[in-house]
Amino acid sequence: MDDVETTIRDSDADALAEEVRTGLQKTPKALSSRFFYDAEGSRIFAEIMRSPEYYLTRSEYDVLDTYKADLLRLITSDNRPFELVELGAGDGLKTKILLGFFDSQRADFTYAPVDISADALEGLVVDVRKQWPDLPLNPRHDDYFSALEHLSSETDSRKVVLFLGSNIGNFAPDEAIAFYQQLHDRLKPGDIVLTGFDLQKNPAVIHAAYNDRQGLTRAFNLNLLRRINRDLEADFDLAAFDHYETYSPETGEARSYLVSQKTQIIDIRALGMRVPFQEGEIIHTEISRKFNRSQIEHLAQQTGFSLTSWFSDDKGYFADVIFTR
Ligand code: AVI
Repeated sequence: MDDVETTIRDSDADALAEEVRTGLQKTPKALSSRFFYDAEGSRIFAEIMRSPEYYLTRSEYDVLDTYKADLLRLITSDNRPFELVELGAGDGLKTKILLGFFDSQRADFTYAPVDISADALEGLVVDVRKQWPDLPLNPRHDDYFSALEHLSSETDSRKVVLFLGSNIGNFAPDEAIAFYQQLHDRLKPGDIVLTGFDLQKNPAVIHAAYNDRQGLTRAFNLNLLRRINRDLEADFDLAAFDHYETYSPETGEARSYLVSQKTQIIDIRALGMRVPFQEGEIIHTEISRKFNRSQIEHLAQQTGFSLTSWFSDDKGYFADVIFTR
């Protein structure tokens, strides 16, 4: 396990180096939000999920809590044991509702959480073992795409893939399609994907969720520069960058940026690179897409799935949707 961990951390470091090398030479400059989740980033994200403005987690929690029995009925409709594969499990706060309920109903299943943050995954495994010592666990420290490669090689049980939290919103539209096509290829007929989609709503509500008053999203975004300083020996001065968020109700995209507060040159020693910034110049760091029902139906249709169930909260803020292979 230690060797595997080291290999993953090395390939993470290589991927970050490549992202910074290419992303900071683009116009406009861009870095992927995939690199937000070091230990500190995961810790800040956990705080964001508890903040008053970040309605996504509470809304999805409500949906799963309200419909957990319906979900179990659907999942076990073929009387087979199932493998609950969770992509991007994080701290598993919402999944624990399902785990607790499924366990109380003596459902026959294995929980297989996958996360790119080793720290988040370790925390989750310790927690789940403590709360449900008899629950079969099969954790994987990996990114989503490589985790999918392993899906088909495993057991014969029904696969139930959880992709919660509107993580799908962090993909560009073409990546989202490629992702579900890949899922479709890896899964067998009757397997299920349960995806959490943040829905389009009053733009002010969405904008506030990414521009919280405590400054958590700001710290989350700036932490990417701290990580680059540490991992790639760079000298970003965090005080010389600001967080800026936009939400366009026309495209349904919330976008995060880091904005240089002055003209400056950043030295990235591990890459032998010096990167100039103009005052006001941006680095685009994240897309968080919001969906409407027809876009979700279209996604299922385009990638060969059938949309078989739709569960949403009272306010209509968030939907957990079942695609069946
Ligand atoms: C993980 N992901 C769904 C979050 C989102 O809402 O896009 C990450 C996040 N970024 C800023 N706040 C939360």
